[in-house]
Amino acid sequence: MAEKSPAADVEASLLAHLNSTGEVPDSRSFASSLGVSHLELEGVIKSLSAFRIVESTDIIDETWVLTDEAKGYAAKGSPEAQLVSAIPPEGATKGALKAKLGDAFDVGMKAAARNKWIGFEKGNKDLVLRKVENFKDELQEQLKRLENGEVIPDEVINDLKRRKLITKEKSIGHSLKKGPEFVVKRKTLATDVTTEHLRSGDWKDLEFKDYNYAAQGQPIAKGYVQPLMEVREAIENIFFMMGFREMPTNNFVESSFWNFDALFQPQQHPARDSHDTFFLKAPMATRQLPEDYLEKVKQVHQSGGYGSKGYGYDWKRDEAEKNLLRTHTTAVSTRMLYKLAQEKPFAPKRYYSIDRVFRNEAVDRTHLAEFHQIEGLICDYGLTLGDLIGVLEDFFSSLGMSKLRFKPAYNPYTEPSMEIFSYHDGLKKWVEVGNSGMFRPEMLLPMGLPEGVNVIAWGLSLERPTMILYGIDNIRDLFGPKVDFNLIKSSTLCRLGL
Ligand code: FB9
Repeated sequence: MAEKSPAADVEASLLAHLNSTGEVPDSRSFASSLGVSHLELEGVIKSLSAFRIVESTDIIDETWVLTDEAKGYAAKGSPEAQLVSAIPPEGATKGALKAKLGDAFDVGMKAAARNKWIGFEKGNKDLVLRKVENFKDELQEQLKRLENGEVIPDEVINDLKRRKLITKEKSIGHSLKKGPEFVVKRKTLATDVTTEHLRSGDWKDLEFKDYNYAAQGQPIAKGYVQPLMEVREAIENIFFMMGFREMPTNNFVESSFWNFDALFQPQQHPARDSHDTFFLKAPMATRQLPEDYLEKVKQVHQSGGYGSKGYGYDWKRDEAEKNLLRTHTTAVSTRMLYKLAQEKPFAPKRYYSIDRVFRNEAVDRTHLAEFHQIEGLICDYGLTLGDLIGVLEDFFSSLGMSKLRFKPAYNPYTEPSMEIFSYHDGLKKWVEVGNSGMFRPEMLLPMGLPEGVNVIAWGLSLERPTMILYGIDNIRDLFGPKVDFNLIKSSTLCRLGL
């Protein structure tokens, strides 16, 4: 017969007690009567309650408990008592008493002086004299009474609280009575038919535990899709549904030419200095720029053309050759539009890109030095701003953002340009959800795109929608070395439009 576990003994004693008395007023005193820890008894109570064998009601008491310092005083006497006991009839110097009492000295001196248990000789403040033969150590007495759970007058409690000698402690007990399924001895329900049962044949009169079909299986350790990748996939599906194809973005390193110059962004534009852009030391410059196209870009910057007066500054080739970490995937759009312009006859295209871009910006709750830019563009004859607004309505409504507002904005490479705002029902406010515009002729015509072909484009980040859809407050919890994996494992994508 298997050795009875201590828990079984506790269970047996508890059920027997309930059977005879019908109730256990307070599990704490019952535990001490059994000589077991209350924690152990609580384990048994929890299991018996689960099977409704006993009914348990919590009793919450707040009791004052002594701090360690107070426990010391209860044991060795109050600091003032220790001090006076340490003073010989001829008195003692403060130094000697401090050496003897340590931290209790200061408290002791004040209290002993307050109780007029000590005094000083005229003109010799250092020699402490004992003023009382015997004295009653009230404090020690009160602390001991508290330790024995006796009730203490409030003013004493307040004084002990003031001297930070007691703290409030919550203790939870349980009053118990028989439950609807009460039994004196709980049948241990078999959970499995073992060879032992079969060999001994005692399986015939065994009672089996019900199968808990609702039991959660072991959590299977599986991979989790990074929220950014989940939202990326959802946004890619929107682009596919709208007939867009992905642009190749597999080059984080770009030349200033494709990242800025080809976008008609002047070489002295503030975004082009190292405060905003990560320039490469090695390879510092590119050698692969298309000569004839480069000449056209130089011209349009320096003296315009195509109806534009240009910027009229001295355009520098080596500035355009500087390598950098791309600051936007619009650099990829530029390459694709140039390539498209070389394909005759011209065919309209819808392109999108979602990939990392790098900006030398101050890191804060919503900004890192790199983020994922989402960009869409449509290149076709006669496209208008209305077409852009229409496409934005489609795109953002698929993202669950139906109410859009557009605010005129400025980008060096688009005219007109618009910031896009959406009213976010959850946040109850207008959120800036992106930027957009029509690429300038000074950008498109030098590429060789036919007259009348316009390009409407827009951009947003992947991080912002992901943070809002996942309720992530700090971008560092979403991306980078400090990603909170539990957040990824536990949070489900609150499906708005996605
Ligand atoms: O993503 C942004 N906001 C956003 C987007 C979606 C969203 O979804 C929620 C579920 C509801 C919530 C918010 N923004 C763009 C707006 C702001 O966050 C902005 O402060 C930060 N912007 C980034 C750049 O920061 C320096 C977001 C990033 C951005 C901005 C502009 C473009 C791309 C990304 C662009 C462009 C463009 C313009 C014209 C032609 C081609 C490209």
